[in-house]
Amino acid sequence: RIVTGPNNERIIMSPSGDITYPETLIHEFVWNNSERYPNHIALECGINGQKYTFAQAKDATSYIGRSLRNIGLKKGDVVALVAPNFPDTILSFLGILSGGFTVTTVNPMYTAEEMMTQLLKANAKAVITSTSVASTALAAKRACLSHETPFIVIDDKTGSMPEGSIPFSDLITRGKSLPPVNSDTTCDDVAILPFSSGTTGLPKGVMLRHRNLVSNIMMVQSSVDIFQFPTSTFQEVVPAILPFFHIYGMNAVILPRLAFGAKIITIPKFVPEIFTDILQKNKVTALFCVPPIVLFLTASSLVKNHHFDHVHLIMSGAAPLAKTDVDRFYEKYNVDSKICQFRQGYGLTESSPVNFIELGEKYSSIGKNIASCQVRLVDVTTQKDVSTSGQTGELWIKGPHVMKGYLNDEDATKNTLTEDGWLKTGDIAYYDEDFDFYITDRLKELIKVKGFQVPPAELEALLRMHPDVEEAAVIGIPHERYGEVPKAFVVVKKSKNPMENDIKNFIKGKVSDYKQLRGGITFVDNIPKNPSGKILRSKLKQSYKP
Ligand code: 4UU
Repeated sequence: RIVTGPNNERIIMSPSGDITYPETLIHEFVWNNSERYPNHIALECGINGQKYTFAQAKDATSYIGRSLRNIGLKKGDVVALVAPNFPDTILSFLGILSGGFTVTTVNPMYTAEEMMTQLLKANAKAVITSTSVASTALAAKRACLSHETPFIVIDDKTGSMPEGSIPFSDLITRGKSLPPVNSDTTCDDVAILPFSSGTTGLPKGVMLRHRNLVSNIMMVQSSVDIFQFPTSTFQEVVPAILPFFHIYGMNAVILPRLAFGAKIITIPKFVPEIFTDILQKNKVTALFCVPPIVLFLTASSLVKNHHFDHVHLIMSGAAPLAKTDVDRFYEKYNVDSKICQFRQGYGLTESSPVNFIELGEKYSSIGKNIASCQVRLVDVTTQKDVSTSGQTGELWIKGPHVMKGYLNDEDATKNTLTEDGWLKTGDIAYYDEDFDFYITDRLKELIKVKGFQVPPAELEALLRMHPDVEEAAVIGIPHERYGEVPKAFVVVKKSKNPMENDIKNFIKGKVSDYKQLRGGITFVDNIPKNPSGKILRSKLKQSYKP
């Protein structure tokens, strides 16, 4: 299992071995098997019932790509996709890729200011959104992009089409009579630009190539062999509650499940009654969750035993899973843990995303590295590989799924990717005697609220814009339901005396709900810093006792 590298690195190889994967573009890979079951449902809206079969979805994707070329976009242009989970959101994504463009997925819960930052950084040349969030997306577009920038709107049956927008349905109907796109895209071209703050600072575009996305799907598939292709009487049914804009919902749930023939039921927003209604009406076979949803399954009286009658997998990821929550699940429901299995995955945007999956019953572990995922654990102070089980170090990752780098940010790329291709995750871990891994801490500043990224640097920059604030530092503190929430430490200017609520309100309209300072604000005399001015977050964390 351990291989010594050229510079004496201690490389922990995957017990699942290495994989080969096809030289296929991700949008083609998704439909690779679809001719075996063209009339099965691929995508269905959990709210309004809109449906596409595999044949319809595949064709629509191609038409969308043609139409986007036809309205003047050029190969390699970036298209921003700002929409909650709907069938048309996923078709837009695949359509953008089939036209030879790059997609940047934007959180539809964002404020106009947050959207604008991403549109600018990604240099978006068109926006695809949906009626429910179109007014915010339009405000963002107007504030930073030229008047002629195409603004395409999916009719999600809530809200209206802003004037001057292109109806999404036109892309499909008009594309039919356009010539197919002959894009010379290769597997080494950048397919997507999801945003992540990485180990430090503000969100950055993560350049993921077609190769990264396809290889990661195959790495997971060859390590976890539990999904079945459709037959005339069976099809996997997967509710898509995790948002598509985030890499977990995208390349660990929706795209791989489509590629292997599952029916995806899209859910635009987590509403307990809607979620359980979908469990009630469909023979759901797999549930992909973040820990707060696992908590919901164990705690809500809306969830019934028979909802799990067909479920063979409950997957959790994006934040630490508590073993007690899994235990509570099996105590509450009369389900066999061998048939309805809990799994924990560990991933990050920068690795397309999956690196580890737990396959046994060690529910607090992230398990073993998946096929073709090489791992190192590097001592934070000595920068030497740790040599035994139980010792902690920073988790480093290598494989075909690791990003190309951060868009237009050489410094951040250099600090995250070593010259020989290792991705420094910023997570602290150890492994036990079976080489099962455990995440113990986060070296990086990132805060995870309900599995979503909250970069402290973003909140600190906003806090410093308040007229009474001299300095600010933000850390994550534990929260029962959300996992973590942001808490601020603020130094006020001389002779100023703001109230906590003044500052909270100042932040309120500027960032999305999950980034709000739910951990409160503590006024302090100074912020602990190292000699070069870097905030000593560990000191702040120690000083804060819940
Ligand atoms: C403790 O959250 C993600 C990706 C999650 C994912 C995807 C596919 C999980 C399982 C899966 O199968 O990406 P980001 O970029 O938003 O956040 C990455 C960070 C990690 O560096 C780590 O700090 O989120 C944290 N994280 C976890 N922490 C992710 N998964 C876990 C986990 N336990 N299981």
